[in-house]
Amino acid sequence: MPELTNACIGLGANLGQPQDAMRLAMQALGELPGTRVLAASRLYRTPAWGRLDQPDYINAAVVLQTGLEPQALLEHLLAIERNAGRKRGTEIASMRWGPRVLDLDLLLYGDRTINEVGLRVPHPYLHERAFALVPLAEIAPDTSFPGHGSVADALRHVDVSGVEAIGRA
Ligand code: PH2
Ligand code: MG
Ligand code: MG
Repeated sequence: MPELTNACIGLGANLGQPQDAMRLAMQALGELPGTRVLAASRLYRTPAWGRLDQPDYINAAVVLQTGLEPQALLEHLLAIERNAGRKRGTEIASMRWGPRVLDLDLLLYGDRTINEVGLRVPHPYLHERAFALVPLAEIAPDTSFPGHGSVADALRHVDVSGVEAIGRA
C-alpha cells in the first residue's frame, strides 16, 4: 500500500465555460489513480489578480487523499488542463498571470516543502492570494501551511474583498 497524503489543489478559470470546467475538473481529480476527493469548496467569483486587464475568475479548492507522489500528481493536473482545452506555448497562453480555460495548481502536499524545477510546494504565491486561500480555508482551515502556520492563519493576512461564494460546482 502506498502511503496516502492529503494534497490541496487550487482550481481557477476565466475563459470559456469556467463553471463547467470546474465541475469536470473536480470529477477528473476524483478519478485519478489511488486518489479520492475528501472535500470540495464552493465556487467563488474573484477579481483578477496579477494582471487586471482580464475577466473575473471562478476559483475553488479541493482536498485530495492520494497515493500519487507530487511529481506524478502534477503530471496528472497538467493532463486534466490539456483535456479541458488549455494550450500552453501560444502567445496569450504563456502570458504570466494571463487568462485561462482551466488552471490546476498543487497548493500543498501534506506538510512537505518541495523546490524542484516546475514544482514548488507550498505554491509560492499561496500566502498572497485571497482567491486561493478563501476556498481552501472553507474546507481545510487547520491544514498546515509550511512557513505560515495554518491555512486559517495565512488567510488573516490577505485582503479578501471582492471574493464571493456563488454556489456549488
Ligand atoms: N490565476 C492566475 C492569475 N490571476 N486571479 C484570480 N482571481 N484567480 C486565479 O486563479 C488567477 C488570477 C494565474 O494562475
Ligand atoms: Mg495558477
Ligand atoms: Mg498553474
